[in-house]
Amino acid sequence: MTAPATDRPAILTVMNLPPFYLAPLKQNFTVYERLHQTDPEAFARVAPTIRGVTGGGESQVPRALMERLPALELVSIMGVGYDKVDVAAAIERKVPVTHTPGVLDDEVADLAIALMLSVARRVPQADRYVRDGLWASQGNMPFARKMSGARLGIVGLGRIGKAIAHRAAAFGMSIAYTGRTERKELPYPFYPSAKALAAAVDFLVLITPGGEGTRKMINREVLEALGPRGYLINVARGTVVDEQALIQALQNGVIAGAGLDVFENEPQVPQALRDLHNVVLTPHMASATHETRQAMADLALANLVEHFAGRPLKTPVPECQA
Ligand code: NAP
Ligand code: 8YV
Repeated sequence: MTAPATDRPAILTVMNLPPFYLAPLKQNFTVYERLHQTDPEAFARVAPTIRGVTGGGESQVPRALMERLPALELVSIMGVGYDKVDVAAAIERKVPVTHTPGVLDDEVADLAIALMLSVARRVPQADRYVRDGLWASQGNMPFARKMSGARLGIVGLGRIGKAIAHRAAAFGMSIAYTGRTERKELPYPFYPSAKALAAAVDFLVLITPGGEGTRKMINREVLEALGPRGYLINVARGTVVDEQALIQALQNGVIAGAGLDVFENEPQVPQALRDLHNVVLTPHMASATHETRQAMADLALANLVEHFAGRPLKTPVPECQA
């Protein structure tokens, strides 16, 4: 049975939620949709009653917002990455943070492979070639680059990284990885740094968390190591790459190309990057299918429902696990 509206815990949303998340959220809670952004005066009035915050992997939940919410009990993120949540501030206030690991691995891995194929085989350019009538007027397109059988390096062999490796194996690719720790149980060679890995592969795929630990980990030196026949694929976070160094590397043939789903200052993408012909760009959409976003919404909602029913959280972030 649904509780009367007045008895329902108050939740603040910090992003535009899809209808299939917002509707059940409103059935269970009193929902203030981005009120802190849309109506600061109304927000000031209800802030002391807000007990939960929910948003996506790109949503900001800074210390300053938490300080406005004295009754806050839970931050539920509809996304696996939570680098824009100030987890340290949440822990200080004994507020757990939850996310949605696992349910999006296939989807993000699929897009990583799609970007690799797109940039190597120049699929967007080929599409334009046909649409613009160039096939008929100029003949066949120049040859592209083979992906099957090439060497893949994965920076961050976690849940999604392993799903990428699994798919790449079906393309006959050799697989190597780097991370903070070597995983002896895995059958792939470990390299101690992104630079060492880059020097050994044709495709370097980034799938680490964002945040301070990985900021600008992929810099000019790593790109030089990847070399003029190497491709960079970023489905992690824009902050992992030094974007200016990447633009220069792409402009000057230091690397062959890049497939990018994430950027330093989303949704702004530098004009210099958009002007390049050796890149394939997608708008942070690796998990954005009906099926997967539904699964993510269900899990984000379940964490809120379980918490307010006094039951254990389904998927707290590692820092908040007992
Ligand atoms: P995960 O299972 O926690 O894996 C993360 C991997 O990154 C681990 O192998 C970890 O290994 C490694 N790592 C962490 N910190 C590192 C560091 N400082 N240097 C090097 N490696 C590091 O997470 P996941 O579920 O696979 O998700 C990974 C990330 O993908 C998310 O955090 C998010 O940023 C991104 N993502 C993007 C999209 C999108 O739409 N483009 C969608 C979903 C996820 P060690 O601990 O051994 O270092
Ligand atoms: C989404 C993501 O863009 O899960 C993540 O870390 O970056 C993506 O799946 C986001 O979480 C949607 O809200």
